[in-house]
Amino acid sequence: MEDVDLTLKCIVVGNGAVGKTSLITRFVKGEYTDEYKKTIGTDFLETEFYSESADEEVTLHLWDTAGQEVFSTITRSYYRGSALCILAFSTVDRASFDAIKKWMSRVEEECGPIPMVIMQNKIDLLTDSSEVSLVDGDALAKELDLPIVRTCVKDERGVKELFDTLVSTYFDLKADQEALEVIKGRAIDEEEEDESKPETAGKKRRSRKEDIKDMKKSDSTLSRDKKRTVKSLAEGLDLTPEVKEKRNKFDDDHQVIDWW
Ligand SMILES: Nc1nc2c(ncn2[C@@H]2O[C@H](COP(=O)(O)OP(=O)(O)OP(=O)(O)O)[C@@H](O)[C@H]2O)c(=O)[nH]1
Ligand SMILES: [Mg+2]
Repeated sequence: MEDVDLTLKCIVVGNGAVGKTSLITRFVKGEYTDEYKKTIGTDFLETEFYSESADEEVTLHLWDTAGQEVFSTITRSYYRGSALCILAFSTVDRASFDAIKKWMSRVEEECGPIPMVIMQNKIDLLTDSSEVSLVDGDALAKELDLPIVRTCVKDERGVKELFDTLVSTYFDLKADQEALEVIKGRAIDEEEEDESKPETAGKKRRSRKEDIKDMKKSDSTLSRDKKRTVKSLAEGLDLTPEVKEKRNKFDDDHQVIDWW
């Protein structure tokens, strides 16, 4: 575990009454109420969190936003600077499920492809005839290439797993970004070296290939968030055919987190 005080801003978005405020209150204060009081505007709570998967401790600034459409212009301006995002919908509200893509685009317009997790809340109300099934949730996760975590904020199930998934995705992504920077830097060095000392180019090329091989090895552990961001980071880089092929393979899987 790195001994640094890292603060991450996390935005929680989704339609009204899906459980965004309940999630943050439950997670930070350990409190829950059945009463619904819609959020007006935006608010934030701070908490420290240790991610077991990442073996990292971070400070989270959790930004609670209003789901009601009437507040959307105000809340959007608070997205900026977010490092993480939770896209929340309710198992008993089809419209909230259908709106996830819209929420995702809004956040991406302001923040770019930051790590995101889909939260399927109110899983305690899941029945055979629920408005949203588990299969629907899985299909959406696959389509958007994001992890999905089922939660019951009411009794806290899945809540820790949700944040653990999000934070560990962040650190995985960071490691990949650093790896890409190394490769990019070496590629530039190589070009310069090629021009000045052509006799050393072969040696440099071998070392770059080794880097790519290492990246290939870590493919199986890449999560979708990471893959999307790695893809966007790689734009503009003159990638070798091996790396291009690797990037295409990113589309083949997605991550589903279940706690039962
Ligand atoms: N059964 C059940 N009810 C839940 C759960 N989580 C939240 N609720 C209830 O759902 C209602 C809405 O919760 P909120 O957290 O206020 O919803 P919100 O997403 O913040 O809504 P807006 O502020 O309008 O955007 C409240 O009555 C909560 O008690 C859950 O896991 N199960
Ligand atoms: Mg709220």
